[in-house]
Amino acid sequence: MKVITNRSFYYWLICIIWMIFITGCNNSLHNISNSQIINGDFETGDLTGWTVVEGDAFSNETVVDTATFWDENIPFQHEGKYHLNGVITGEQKVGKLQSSTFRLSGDGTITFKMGAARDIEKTYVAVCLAKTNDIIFKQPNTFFLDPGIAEVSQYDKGLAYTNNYADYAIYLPEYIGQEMYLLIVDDDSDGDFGFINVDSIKTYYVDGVAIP
Ligand SMILES: [Ca+2]
Ligand SMILES: [Ca+2]
Repeated sequence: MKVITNRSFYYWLICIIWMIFITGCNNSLHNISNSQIINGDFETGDLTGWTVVEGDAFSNETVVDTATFWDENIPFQHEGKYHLNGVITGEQKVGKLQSSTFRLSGDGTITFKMGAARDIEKTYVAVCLAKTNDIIFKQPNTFFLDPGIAEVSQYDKGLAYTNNYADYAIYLPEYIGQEMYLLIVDDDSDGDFGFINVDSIKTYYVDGVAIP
């Protein structure tokens, strides 16, 4: 009788541990699927997963597979096939493009590529809290550097950043667990690189490694 009671005890103990394990796995899977924005690399070739919330600077036509710019064929240095090239609709156009909502997880790191966007007050990528729509972080293209001559060698040496992409990483560990979205902003209607290029947005990192 005593042996049966012990077996029963261990049977239920194993069941409880297994249920806790399964629940934990489900939670992990849920977090992973909600931690990356949809189409952050624009590889669908259009604005799938994105919403134009203001203006007419952004449309499906601004997602391009063009690899170089100007007659000098300077590489954009984008990732994959497609990227967001804000000049297509016209430099004078303004607008805001909102990503899908995600829950900041892992390290609290967000990375992306950005080009053009010369006016750091009017063109930038913003991080917003989903609950309040408050902007908690703004990243302008601080790498922008126009050497005044269109020579591929200047770009190859990292001495020029105009339409081509610079890499950005922002860290928001204090906001881990919160729902947020990104806003690509073009408030610049006066030209002179008054548009914004963006590609390869990654919003989920664990131990410094991007999780797909
Ligand atoms: Ca891409
Ligand atoms: Ca513009």
